[in-house]
Amino acid sequence: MPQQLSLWNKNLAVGSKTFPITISGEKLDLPNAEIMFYSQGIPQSDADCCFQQLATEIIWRQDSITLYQKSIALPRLTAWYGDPGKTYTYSGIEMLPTPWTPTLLAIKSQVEALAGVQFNSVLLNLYRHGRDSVAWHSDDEPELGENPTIASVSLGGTRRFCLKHRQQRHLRHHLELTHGSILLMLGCTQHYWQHQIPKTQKLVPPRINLTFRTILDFEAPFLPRRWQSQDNSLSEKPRFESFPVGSAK
Ligand SMILES: O=C(O)CCC(=O)C(=O)O
Repeated sequence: MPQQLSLWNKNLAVGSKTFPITISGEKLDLPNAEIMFYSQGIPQSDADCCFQQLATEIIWRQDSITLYQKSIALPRLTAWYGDPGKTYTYSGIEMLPTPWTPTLLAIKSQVEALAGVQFNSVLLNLYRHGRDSVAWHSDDEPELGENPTIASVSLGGTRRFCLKHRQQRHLRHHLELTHGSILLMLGCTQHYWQHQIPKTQKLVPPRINLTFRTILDFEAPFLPRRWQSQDNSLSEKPRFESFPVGSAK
């Protein structure tokens, strides 16, 4: 059974308004994972306000990856905001940070209070419709450090979040990420679990997801061992190992 956590009260400031937040969360009962889920992390009307603000102020980009010498557009739009110099690279895509907006800073301060860590960057995904998705991956880029804390905020249409254990393939779980929900992934979770947002044939409203992260200043010799091969060169990150080529949008 999920573990019920204590209530948490704060004020969320968006623009000139502040909103009270009350959060009740649960810890997912999964081995080798520390995942907290707050289904009503941000109250409905506040989440509506955040969605509207972000939908108008975020500068979205359409990135592509190269697979089998073909350029394939990612099936979603993305954006990277953060402190100066906090660059993020995944699947060969380098993202330079756009400066924080007041809305992003307001949400950041709330998730920091919830997670108990300071974040210096956020990856945003815009799922325009049910054909947008993110493939199986772990958030385990070297610049996130060994045991990253990731705080994921969902706004807009509900989408299914699937988890699978990297070694024990029969271990799977899913939950519905609803408007205003917050998911925290902590500790060793990224070592053992992959996650995805699959495509759906249902008619779903657009969804904005924000994953707050802490980019470390690191030197290559100190990268986690799993990112180094025997000759000490970097191994390719397996983020798109199961990327469905035919269905990429
Ligand atoms: O949209 C989501 O909830 C997940 C996003 C995600 O996994 C990522 O950006 O790494």
